[in-house]
Amino acid sequence: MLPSQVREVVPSGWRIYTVAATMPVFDRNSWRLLVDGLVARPLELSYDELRALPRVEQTSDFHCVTGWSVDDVRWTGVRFRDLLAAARPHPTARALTFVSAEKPYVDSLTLEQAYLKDVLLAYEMDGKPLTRPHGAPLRVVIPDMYGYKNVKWVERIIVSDKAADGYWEVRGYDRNAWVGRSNGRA
Ligand SMILES: Nc1nc2c(c(=O)[nH]1)N[C@H]1C(S)=C(S)[C@@H](COP(=O)(O)O)O[C@H]1N2
Ligand SMILES: [Mo]
Repeated sequence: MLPSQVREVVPSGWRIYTVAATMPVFDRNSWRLLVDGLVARPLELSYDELRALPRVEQTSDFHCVTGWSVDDVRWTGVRFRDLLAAARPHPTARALTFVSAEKPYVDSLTLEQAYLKDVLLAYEMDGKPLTRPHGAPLRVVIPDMYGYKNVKWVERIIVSDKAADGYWEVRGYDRNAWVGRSNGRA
């Protein structure tokens, strides 16, 4: 928390975070989203097929565990229920692992978390397609958890029986990264 006088002079806004030397390049024609693992029917969706799924819009705040936030971000994308309907997860499915095209970034959510009402896979931010630094063409949005759960450049979703530790979690951060209720820096 910053005193309000300080807040006014500290510029707000996004910090662009990466773990690899270069950001993935999105090619609309060759890009595919793979959905596999514990599903009856694995999916390989083109960008256009993804965009044809039921579209939702929401405005939510974004919080990085290091202390910066961006208020009122407008996201457009698809809910996990709508994405997974065609793949038909097995009854034993409990979690989703998000694999980024930016290696080796990964993270996971339980299905219960992924089905929370304000969680989505976003392809637009503030009314425009996601830019490359923000994870084009697809990122996870879970406003009630810290930014590190919001995987950018998602290219594969693995349905599994349990959540696994992600990139920051093997480095000591909480897997359940609830804003205000998790450990932040280990
Ligand atoms: N692939 C990938 N996704 C990522 C990260 C990253 O380094 N690589 N950083 C995470 C963290 S810690 C935050 S706070 C947000 C930052 O989002 P931004 O880079 O769009 O500002 O992305 C999250 N998703
Ligand atoms: Mo972050």
